[in-house]
Amino acid sequence: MTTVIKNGTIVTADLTYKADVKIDGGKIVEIGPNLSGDETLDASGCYVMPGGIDPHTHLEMPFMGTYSSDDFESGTRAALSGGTTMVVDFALPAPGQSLLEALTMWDNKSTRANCDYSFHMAVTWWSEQVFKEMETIVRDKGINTFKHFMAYKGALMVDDDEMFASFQRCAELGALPLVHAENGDVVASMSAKLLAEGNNGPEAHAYSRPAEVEGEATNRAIMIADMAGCPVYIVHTSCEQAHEAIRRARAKGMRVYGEPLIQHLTLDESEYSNPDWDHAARRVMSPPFRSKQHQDSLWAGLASGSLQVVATDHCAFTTAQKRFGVGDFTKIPNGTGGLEDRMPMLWTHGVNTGRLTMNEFVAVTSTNIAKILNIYPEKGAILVGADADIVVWDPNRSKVISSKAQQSAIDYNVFEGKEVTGLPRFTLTRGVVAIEESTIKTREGHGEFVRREPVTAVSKALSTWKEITSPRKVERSGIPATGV
Ligand code: DUC
Ligand code: ZN
Ligand code: ZN
Ligand code: ZN
Repeated sequence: MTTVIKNGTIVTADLTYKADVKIDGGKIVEIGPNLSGDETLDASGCYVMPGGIDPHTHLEMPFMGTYSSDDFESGTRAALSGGTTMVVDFALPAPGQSLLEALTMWDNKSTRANCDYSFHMAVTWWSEQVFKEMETIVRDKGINTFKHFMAYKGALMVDDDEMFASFQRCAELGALPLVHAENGDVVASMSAKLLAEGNNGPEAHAYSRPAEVEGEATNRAIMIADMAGCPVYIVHTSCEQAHEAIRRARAKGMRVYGEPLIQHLTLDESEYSNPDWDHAARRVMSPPFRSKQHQDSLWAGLASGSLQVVATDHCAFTTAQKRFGVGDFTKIPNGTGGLEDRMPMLWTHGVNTGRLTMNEFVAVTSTNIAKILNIYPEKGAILVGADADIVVWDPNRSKVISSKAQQSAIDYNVFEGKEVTGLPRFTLTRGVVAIEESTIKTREGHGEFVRREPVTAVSKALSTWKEITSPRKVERSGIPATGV
C-alpha cells in the first residue's frame, strides 16, 4: 500500500519547497508534484518535516532507589504525539556489571516501543572486561556512543583516569563519547554542607550544582577528549560556562557538540523558589534550571551553530516518587519529562519568536543529531530512500499543555499551563500514521532498533604529546634506562 502526503510544504534542514511525498514499505519512494497513492494525507497549510529525534531519554531507568515512570510504551507514545519519531535511550550497567548484560536488559524493555529507537551504552566503571566489551558493543551491537557521568559520586560517576581510558578506547573504535559534565566531587561536598546547615528543600538541589560546576567539568571533558583523540558530545548543556567551553573548543578546531534541553531553554531557576514543595521538587533535575542569562546564551548557541541539538533528558518521576526527598533534597529523584512537548515548545519559543528559522528547527530537532549519530539520511531527512519518519506540522494548531491530556504516565507536567502554537497534524513512523491530530493510533512494538555504525575520523586539535615517538632516555646513577 502506498501513502501520499499531499499539498504540503517540505521543510528540511536546508530547503523549503512545495511537493508531495510518496511512501511505500516504510520508505520515501518519490518526491514531486501531483503524486497519487492508495491513501492520501492532506497537508494543506502544513509543513512536512523529518520526524524529531530525541537523543536523550531515560525510559524505565533504575535510578535513585526507584524507576523512571515512563517506559518504552508510554514514552514513545508521548514522543510520537509531539512529532518525535525516534528516541535514543541509555543502557546503564550498574558499576561492576557487564555492558552486554545491561544491553540485554534494555533490549527486553524496548520491545514495547511505538517508534524506532537506539541506545547509548554507559561506561560506569572500568576494567579489562569493559575495554573488551566496548568492541563487541560497537562492532556487533550497532552502538557507536558511550556515555560517561562526571557526577553521581558513589553511583554512576567515573574518575578522570577511567574517562581517559574509555575515551581512548572510543577513539580506537570510531565511537563518540557522551558526557554528563558536572564536577561530582564538588557537588557532593556542597550538598553535604547545605544539608548540614539545614538547607534540605528542593531549591538547595540547585545551590549544590552552580554553573561553575558544569563549566569546569565541560572544560575537563573537552581537554581529555582532545588528549585521547576523540570527538566529544556534552549532554544537557545548560549554562554559559559550558557553552563557552564548547564554543572555544570548536573555534580551535575540536569536534565538540553541545545539547541544550527544551526545559533549560524555556524554564528558569525561579521555579525552585515556588513555595509549594511539590512544584519545586517536580523540577529537580541535573543540571538544574538556570537564570535568563544562561537561557539567552543557549538560544544564541542554537542560532549560531555552536550548540547543535535540542533534547529532553526525559526522565519522568511521579509526585509520589519526588516525595522520597522530603527532608533531604539529595533523595529527590533527579529528572523531568519533555518528550511530548519538545517540538511544540521549541517551535513556539524558537520559530514563532524569530529566534530560529524553520530550517534551523529541523536541524536541531532531527538532522544534526542524525548526522552526529551516523544514521543520516536513513533518519533526519526527507529524501527518496529515507525512512518515512515524518511529521506533518500544522503551524496554526494550538493547545494549552496539561498533564490531564498528556501521554506521559506521570501526574503533572513541568510545562503545565503553557500555550503552544505549532503541533503535529500527522506523525508517521516508518510510513504508518501513529498520530492524527489528537487521535492516538500508535502500535506497541512497532518500533525497531536502529543500528549505528562507527565513524573513523581523526579528532585531535591541540594535543601533540602522542607524536613524541622517540622519548629521551634518562640515565640516573649510571644505570641505563630500560627500553629500546
Ligand atoms: N539528570 C537528571 O536530571 N535525570 C537523569 C540523569 C541526569 O543526569
Ligand atoms: Zn545527565
Ligand atoms: Zn540523562
Ligand atoms: Zn530504518
